[in-house]
Amino acid sequence: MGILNITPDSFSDGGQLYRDGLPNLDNILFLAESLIKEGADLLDIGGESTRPGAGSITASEEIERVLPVVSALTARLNIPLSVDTSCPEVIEAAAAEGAAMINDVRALRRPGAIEAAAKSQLPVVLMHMLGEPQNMQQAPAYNDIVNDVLAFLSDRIIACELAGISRSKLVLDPGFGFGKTLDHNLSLFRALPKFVAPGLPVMVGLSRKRMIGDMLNKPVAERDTGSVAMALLAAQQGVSIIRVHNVGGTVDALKVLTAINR
Ligand code: 8Y4
Repeated sequence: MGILNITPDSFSDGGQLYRDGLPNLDNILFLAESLIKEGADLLDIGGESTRPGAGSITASEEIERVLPVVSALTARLNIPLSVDTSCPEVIEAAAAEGAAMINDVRALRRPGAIEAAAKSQLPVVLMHMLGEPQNMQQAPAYNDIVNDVLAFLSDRIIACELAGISRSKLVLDPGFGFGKTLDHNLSLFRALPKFVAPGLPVMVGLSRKRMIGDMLNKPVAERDTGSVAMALLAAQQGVSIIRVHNVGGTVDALKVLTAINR
């Protein structure tokens, strides 16, 4: 999964995809095409910044950012689009524009989100986050990180089934970096087989995150090799979807793994 960040404050793309407070569709289309050429199977489009400390935006701001992009890309590209949102209005509008998947860092806990997702009939990524982006990195604490995250996800699976979303539509994500210390993240990474075992597809996002910066003592611009290493290790443990900035490098690493496993 290639990342297409359309937040105006995204530090990964330096604001290149934004002009005068609105997404620049030509630049976004160009970047999306380059991610496809590099081998992306899926693109994740997000309009709400979930960086630690980031504030939230209104539904109409998010719709204004995301919908024109979903609409332009579905019209011009042949790749499934995942929309990174927690907002029921965005879920509904994205489904109507042809989005292929909902990626929710709040696992459909916002009021109305689970009903909107059920109505859309789209597959959904359920991600674990402790707290909210504003406060999630303020001394996150768990009883038992692995069991707590597994229990949260199984509760969300049950809530989805009760709301009419079949298990076959669900993807699980432990939510690396979302209310977690480096130790928490490493414990979760080592436990990836436990997340894979129940049989639902597992997704991870590790690309350029602080846990890699902490391990390498490197700034965000120098984390791609570490990100590829973690992507490869995640794939080897059975993870199905890997959300990355550096699609080309990750695809090369995964091709090597595929050849070895053949
Ligand atoms: C540098 C680069 C520093 C990126 C921080 C970040 C995930 C996700 C994000 C994830 C799923 C991010 C939307 C955070 N991470 N969705 N979204 N799983 N499902 N931070 O891990 O990339 S955004």
